[in-house]
Amino acid sequence: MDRADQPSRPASIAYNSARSVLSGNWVGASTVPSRTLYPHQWSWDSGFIAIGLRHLSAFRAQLELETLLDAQWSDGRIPHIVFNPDVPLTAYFPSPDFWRSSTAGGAAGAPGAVETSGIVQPPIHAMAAWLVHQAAPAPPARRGFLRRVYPRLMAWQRYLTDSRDLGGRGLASIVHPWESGMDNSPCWDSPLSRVEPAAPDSFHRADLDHGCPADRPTDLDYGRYVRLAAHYRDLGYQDAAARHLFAVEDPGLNALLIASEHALAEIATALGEDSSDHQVRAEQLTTTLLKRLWNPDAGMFLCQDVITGEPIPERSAAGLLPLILPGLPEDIADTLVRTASGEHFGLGSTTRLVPSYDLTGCAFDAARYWRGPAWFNVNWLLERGLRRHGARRQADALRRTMLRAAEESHFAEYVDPFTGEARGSRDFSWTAALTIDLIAEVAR
Ligand code: 9WN
Repeated sequence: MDRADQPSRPASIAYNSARSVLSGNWVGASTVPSRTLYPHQWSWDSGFIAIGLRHLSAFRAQLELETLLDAQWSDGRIPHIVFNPDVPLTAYFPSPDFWRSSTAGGAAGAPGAVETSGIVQPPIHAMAAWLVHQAAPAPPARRGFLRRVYPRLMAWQRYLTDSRDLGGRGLASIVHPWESGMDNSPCWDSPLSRVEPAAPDSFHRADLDHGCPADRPTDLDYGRYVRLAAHYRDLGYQDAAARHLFAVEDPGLNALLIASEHALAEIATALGEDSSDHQVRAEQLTTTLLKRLWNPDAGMFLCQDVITGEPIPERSAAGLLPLILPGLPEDIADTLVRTASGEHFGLGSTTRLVPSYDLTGCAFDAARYWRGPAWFNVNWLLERGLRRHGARRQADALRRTMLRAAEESHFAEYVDPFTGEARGSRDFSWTAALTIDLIAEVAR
């Protein structure tokens, strides 16, 4: 680590333990989410990891993002996994020989030098790049980072706004549950039910070699994930040509798209360039998000199934994430804060951290992947959203419970929202990174 570019570091046991987790998961030019379960580089993980790393080393934070961007496809997409060629194929499924990006993705612009997946994850990256830049103390540590990443981040955002506007409604669609980052959310149950699962004997689930089956997606869901990914691959990962079996407008992904468009405006200004296009796009996207996905009866944003043209009547934490947006009307922000604190998510009353899914929903399960447990990245975003919209008391309380749960759970991948009990893998990178960020931000 480059000591010269380190900002001052608050000393605490949690901070130092979190830093050790990130050092242990660092593989030379990027960080694995988990040494056991996820031994490659993941897209939105790296965004959250860079946000924490910026407090340890500007250089490492920049490298984390730039390593990911080196795997960007020429159509602008940032793949959700960048594979480490030194890791055995059996360590994670779907492996590079399943995705075959450099051959099957050739026409869509996949790189030849590195193997990647062909789907994407939520666009936290421009927001992360802006935060990383702001933390670099002086021009030598900034190393021309913004100038290098700006065109790539812009191409990424345009991929989503243009190639992924599958509904023609001005919002980006996901074509696979994994693209939401909230893989097993009950929001996907209805659109997934139309997908014929891949035969169980056609793949081996490496995740069950490390994870507890009760915490992970079922075999049936996994078969459907595999079918969807193979279908997209066999269409050359080309969105214009593809007949998607699954297409959903997700408020979480679109909220991060808008937040990153705001960040691009900041980046353009810092580079002395015109930021008006980014500002206009951010405003237009916010208006469209409100028009298309806001549901006044639910008091939150809902997903939209683009294939049936119907909203998906499930409340997931993704529908609260637009709270991070600066341009949100205050009555909408107030409603979101009330919904987060009410019976469906229990913030400040029945739950310690905001659950990934509706506490009263039929599919709620406090242990299983994205069907109830609380994730630290989601809660970190909500903490910022609460703070942005003046709910300081709730934001402070959430920050305290997050820090406690992160430390007590040994930086778990996710936790039981009521008890904070650890679930999934331990020593999880974004949990450690966001712990560092929360501590460092208080110390400023
Ligand atoms: C599939 C790496 C990723 C996260 C996702 C999380 C999980 C992968 C999996 O792990 O997804 O991409 O195998 O379950 O759902 O949000 O980015 O940490």
